[in-house]
Amino acid sequence: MKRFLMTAAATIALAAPAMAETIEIEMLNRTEDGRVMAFSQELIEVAVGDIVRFVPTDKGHNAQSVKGAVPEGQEGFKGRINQEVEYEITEAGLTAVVCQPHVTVGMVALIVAGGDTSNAEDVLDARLRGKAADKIEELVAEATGNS
Ligand SMILES: [Cu+2]
Repeated sequence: MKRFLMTAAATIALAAPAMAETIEIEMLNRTEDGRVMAFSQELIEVAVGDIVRFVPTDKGHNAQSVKGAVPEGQEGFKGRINQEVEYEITEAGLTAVVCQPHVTVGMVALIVAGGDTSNAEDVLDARLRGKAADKIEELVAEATGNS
């Protein structure tokens, strides 16, 4: 019996070659490293099939993708203020994420799916202003430097 169970477990593991993960990102008024109005992580590296879950740890935030700054074929997302939202990654590439109330103070994040940065130009061309544009530019540079 024990042996049968082990075989079953091994078979299940093989059937799911890349285990999809859920990555939790907190929406915060202040991060542990002292950033104000920010996502807990700003450069979020994931695999296709993963889910990024934005959690409203502090009040007054949301998370949403930026129009034109998602991979081709990928459906964007828009969370409500103070609500958890999940973003299912179906395509490789970059997604720019903002908190609508705090986009002007630079509350942004960049998701890199499958190590693919081929839509970097689209992300840089997306309509972001002020600090958000500067921050996204930095994150794109970091992402393209990593890949
Ligand atoms: Cu915010």
